Amino acid sequence: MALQALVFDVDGTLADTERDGHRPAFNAAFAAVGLDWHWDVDLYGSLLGVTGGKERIRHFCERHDPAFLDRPDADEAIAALHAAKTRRYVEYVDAGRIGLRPGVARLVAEARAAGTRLAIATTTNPDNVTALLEADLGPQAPGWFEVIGAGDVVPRKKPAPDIYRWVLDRLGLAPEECLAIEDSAVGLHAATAAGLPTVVTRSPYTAHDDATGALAVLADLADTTLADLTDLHSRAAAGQS
Ligand code: XBP
Ligand code: MG
Repeated sequence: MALQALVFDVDGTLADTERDGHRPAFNAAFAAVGLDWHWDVDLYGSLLGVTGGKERIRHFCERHDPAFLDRPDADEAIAALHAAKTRRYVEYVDAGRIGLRPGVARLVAEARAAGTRLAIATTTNPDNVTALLEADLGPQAPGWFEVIGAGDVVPRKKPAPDIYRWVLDRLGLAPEECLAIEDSAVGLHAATAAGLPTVVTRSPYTAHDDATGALAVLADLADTTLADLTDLHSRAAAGQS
């Protein structure tokens, strides 16, 4: 089946957002309500296996502050922390603190010029995706992505395949007609479990992730053209990769 759509992950793939974007936004939200939690670079790396900010906060509490979860309003407190974190993160993005990874803008432009459809499948909050696309690609950019699957639209986040299935359903495409671009083992698992051939572009936090099952593992997209991706996709479809 010919390649019809590129489906991009966001964090770690479109942009290197975690260490200097999400992490300080979480920490600022914690500090603003007087919590003494601080996620340093290493601790944050160990928390990234749990996708979704609310889920990550809960996971942290289970290990480091279980009493917080005994509060009768624990769910609401986590949701409020996450909302505050999202506001901070969007401020950072709007201020131009988070640029796209090499090759991403060019690849998006190539896909648009070629009529290859574009979509997003991410666990992050939709506000974060819109802010990133607008800040780094321009105010029209969210409209270039026909489907944006983000955050809580599915109950089970990556590594579950649900967000990719949600996106495929709305694109009206078979998984074999798409190519996923992911940076992490968790994302690779989600995409391949939904049947999408997947290219991995490693990011700092995912440099040592297991990439078994990826069509290709790249340092970044700087030297990768749409023609390269189309070639990888067609070789995989022909069972030659
Ligand atoms: C990465 C994630 C997200 C972000 C934080 O998503 O796991 O949870 O770390 O964003 P992906 P939120 O690689 O799928 O783009 O706090 O908005 O969840
Ligand atoms: Mg990612």
